[in-house]
Amino acid sequence: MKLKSLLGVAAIAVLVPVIAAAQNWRGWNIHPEGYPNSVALDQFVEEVNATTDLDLQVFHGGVLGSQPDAIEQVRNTALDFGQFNMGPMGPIIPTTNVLSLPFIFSGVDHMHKAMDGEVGDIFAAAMEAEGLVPLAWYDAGSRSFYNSKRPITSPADVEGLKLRVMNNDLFVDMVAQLGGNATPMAFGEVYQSLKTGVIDGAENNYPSYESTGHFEVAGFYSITDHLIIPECLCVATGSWEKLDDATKDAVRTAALNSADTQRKLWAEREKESRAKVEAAGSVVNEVENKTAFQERMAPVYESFLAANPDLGQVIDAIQAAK
Ligand code: BDP
Repeated sequence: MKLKSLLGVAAIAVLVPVIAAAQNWRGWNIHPEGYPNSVALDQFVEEVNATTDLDLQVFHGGVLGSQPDAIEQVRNTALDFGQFNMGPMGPIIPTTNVLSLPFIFSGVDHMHKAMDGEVGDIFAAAMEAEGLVPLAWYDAGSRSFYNSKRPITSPADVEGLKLRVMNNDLFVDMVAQLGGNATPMAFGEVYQSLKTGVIDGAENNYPSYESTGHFEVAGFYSITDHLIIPECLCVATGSWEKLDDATKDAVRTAALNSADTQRKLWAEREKESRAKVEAAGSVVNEVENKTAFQERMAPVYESFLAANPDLGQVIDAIQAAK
């Protein structure tokens, strides 16, 4: 055989497994098995595997890396899909930072109404251009502060507290305006850092405060509801574009079905988690005067708008979607 045809055989031998492997999708999830998001992802995987030629597998518990790393991996198709919070998305896709502005939504219903309508399309377009196709929006409730020192009833109680935040400068600014010191840190490192006193507290919803065991080492949970950040089930744009239209439809349907399941399970889990942490001794307090916290956020908005004047219209679109 001539060298040229030998090379041809070798090329086919290399190409065949590559083509076959393109049908196998690997997905990232930070939450443990049984968490509402994980159950919903399992359903998504099962439905896609049953209705298309794709073969999906999802890895729970953050075993494939931290969230900021995983976002990058999906963007460059090292992974094919992921279930992401929009908080750590902001440093990569600036438009999505609007969702991380404190008190941007008046409540979870406002968030869903906006994200399920035209506002959601604004974020979807920005994300798609940056390598991520959001197929459905999941619920992550609202986030509140918790710490090992004291109940927070006014911004003065935040003063001097070392608080972990997700990886985004907006959250550092948010905590600074309350007089605290924020440390961006990977989710998986928070428990140990609380335990050893590297940080005094963090902020999250009830289900994550509970599932991570943070309630064991930071027993004061104060309901500030300062962030309502949606989450997405995202597919890598590069993987998505390889699909034919019928497969795209089936994958999108499965994603929307999984979001229905997630939102139902989420509502139940919020109540269960609150009951569980309170039974374990956590002290939960309602913050009567949330306006005091909200007013402190004016400089966060001012500097955000000064740096991103174009995004004022996205903020307006969110306000209009109430
Ligand atoms: C949880 C989100 C998860 C984030 C985590 C965090 O569901 O995506 O990684 O918070 O605080 O509520 O890092």
